[in-house]
This record gives sequence, structure tokens and C-alpha cells, in this order.
Amino acid sequence: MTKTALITGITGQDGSYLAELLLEQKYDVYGLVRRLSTPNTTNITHIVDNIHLVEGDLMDQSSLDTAIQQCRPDEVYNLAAQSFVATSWQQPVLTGEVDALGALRVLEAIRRNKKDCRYYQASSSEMFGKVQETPQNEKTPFYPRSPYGVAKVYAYWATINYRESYEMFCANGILFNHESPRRGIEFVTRKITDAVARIDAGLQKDLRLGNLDAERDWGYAGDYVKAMWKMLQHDSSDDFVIATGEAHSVREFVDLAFKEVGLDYEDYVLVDPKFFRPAEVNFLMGDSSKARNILGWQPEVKFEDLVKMMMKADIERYARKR
Ligand code: NAP
Ligand code: F7E
Repeated sequence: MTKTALITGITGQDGSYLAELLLEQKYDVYGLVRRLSTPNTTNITHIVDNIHLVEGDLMDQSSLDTAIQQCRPDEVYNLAAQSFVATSWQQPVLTGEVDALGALRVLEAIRRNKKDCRYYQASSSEMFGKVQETPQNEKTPFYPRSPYGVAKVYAYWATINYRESYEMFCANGILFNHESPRRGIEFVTRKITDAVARIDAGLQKDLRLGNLDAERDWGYAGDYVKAMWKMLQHDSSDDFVIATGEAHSVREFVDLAFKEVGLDYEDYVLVDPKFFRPAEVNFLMGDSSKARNILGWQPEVKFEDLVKMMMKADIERYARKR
């Protein structure tokens, strides 16, 4: 029987890859989109005729109730969020409203309208923040370091609370950073690959960055959405860390990206205090053995290939523009 899925955040990086995956699996795919003055559908242009878009906003309970009533989903993937950590200091209340209470609103909409629906919560390695042990796994205590991380901890516990209070199928995917050519331009990896492509095309002179020594466990978004799907196919709902198990610094990423166009990053990169954060997460590295053992999930794309993939896409984009 055809399954129906509702994806919040379908216009984002993960939403678009997940929609592709679910279409391949023959799902009937619905995506929640919020009203914007200029619609932002770049990531889903190629599939927009094969999915249904429903209007709604994580700030608005009634729109979420209506969306669930309309779609009658078997699975809901709650990916919508104010997802940029730096912005969460500028807009802490909005970040809490969308990322914390927004998740609660989706859970409530499911509880009231389609309680047997399976729920995926986009939890984050940012919840580990100032890490209490390395590598981080499902039992590592949280120590969030930003309004974003704090909001995600709330949503994480709301997900578990609905599982335990109402016997709903609610899973947390604790995903470490994952990137792709569809990554938003303000995140460090895409900011770097876009800038290097522009420098290579003679459109930009230098690249201003913040903390080059921060280290992250970077994977490929296309691999990570497979883990989301696997979590909702499992017999029972649970929480899983999704990561590669390798940490690399921003400096290493920059170095590799410039090497792709035969340049030395030290000739172009300037450190600008504007891009430092009030409280930094210096190091993240995940242990995803639980997902590997129970879900049979593993990442396919290696760090070096991820840099190459993103560089290639941005170089081609500027070549097409020329
Ligand atoms: P993204 O590209 O920033 O996409 C965010 C999505 O949320 C967009 O579709 C956006 O819609 C939507 N959205 C924002 N505010 C909304 C609201 N009030 N109501 C409805 N929709 C709203 O994020 P992503 O990288 O795909 O990440 C997906 C999820 O995973 C997020 O929850 C993020 O916090 C979490 N996460 C990401 C990572 C990562 O490394 N990528 C790691 C761990 C967890 P518009 O297009 O209208 O802006
Ligand atoms: O920063 C440092 C910055 O903004 C990574 C989100 O998807 O992953 C993402 O959050 C690191 C930080 O991602 C610049 O200080 C240096 O240490 O790419 P980012 P993030 O904050 O790790 C988690 C798992 C999520 O859940 C989030 O939604 O890079 N950095 N210089 C910089 N970062 C940016 N953005 N810009 C710089 O110029």
C-alpha cells in the first residue's frame, strides 16, 4: 500500500533530499511550506510536479492541525527550523518559537489528528555543545552553547515525552553536520566553496571567516536522509546518533577547497572577528555505532569527496552564469 509522508522544511537542504528518497520509494509526498513574499523553491523545482505542497507554519498551530487532517500522513518528518546557529543569538525568541515550540506544535497536531502517525524529530549534535565526552553517543549528556542548541534540547525531550506519555512512535535523529551543494550559503562549508568558486572566476578577492580551528564531523546530506527514513521503518521508536566518526577543522576544509582550484588558502583567507560566536562549539565527533548496528546505516561519502562534490557544483554554477 502506498505510504503518505509529510515533510516540514521541504524547501531546505534535507527536505529536498528526503523528498527525492521518498518519491523513489513510491511514497505520496506532502511538503509544508510557509508563506513568503518570494517563494523559495529552488531546491525542489525538479520534483515540484510530483509532490503536494500544503501551506503552514510551525508558529501556527491551526495550520499544522489542518495539514495533518488534509494529508493523513503515515510518517511526519519535522525538519523545519531556524537552523543557522549564529542567527539564534540575533533572534533567540523566534528560534525558540520555531525550533522548540514548533516541534511541540507538530507533535500536538499528530496527537490530536492522526495519533498512529510516525514522527521524526531533526535533533542536532549542537545539543552536545561543550562536549562532555568524545566521541559523542546517545548517552552523552547535553551541554548546548547557543539559543539554537537550547531549543533543540527542548524539542528532543518533547519528542521522548510524547513517546512515553501517549505511546506515539516518535524518533530523534541526532545528526551531526551534513552538507551538500544545496547547503544554505551562510553555513561555513558552502560559504567556502561558493567563495572559492567566485575567486576562481575572478568575481571575489578574498574570503573572510571566523574561527578556523573549530572542528566538525561533516557528512553528506544525501546519506543522512536515508538514516531518517530507516529510523521510521524500525520496529520501535528510538533515538540515534548519525555521524561519520571523523572530525576535521574549518582550516582543513578551506585548504582542500582552495587546492581544488590550485590556490593556497593563506593568500586569500582573512580572519574577521565578526564571524566569531558569543559561545563556540569547538569540537564535535559522533559515534554512530547504534545506528550502524540496529538500522544497518552507514555513510558513503568521505570528507575529501564531499569537498570535491561541493566545489564542483559551485564551479559549474559560475561557469554556467558566464
Ligand atoms: P535548512 O536548509 O535551513 O531548512 C530549513 C527549513 O525549515 C526550510 O525549508 C525553511 O523554509 C523551513 N522553515 C523555517 N522556519 C519555518 C517555519 N516557521 N515554519 C515552517 N517552515 C519553516 O535546514 P537543513 O540543513 O535542511 O536542516 C533540516 C533540519 O535538521 C533542521 O531542523 C535543522 O535544525 C536540523 N539539523 C541540521 C543539521 C545539518 O547539518 N544540516 C544537523 C542537525 C540537525 P523556508 O524555505 O521558507 O525558509
Ligand atoms: O559553522 C565556524 C563556526 O554555521 C560550523 C547547522 O546545520 O550544524 C550546523 O551548525 C563551524 C562553527 O554550522 C565561519 O564558528 C568559522 O564552529 O557551518 P556552521 P554549525 O554552527 O556547526 C549543526 C549540527 C546544526 O544542527 C545546525 O542547524 O564553523 N566558522 N568561520 C564559521 N561558520 C560560519 N557559518 N561562517 C563563518 O564565516
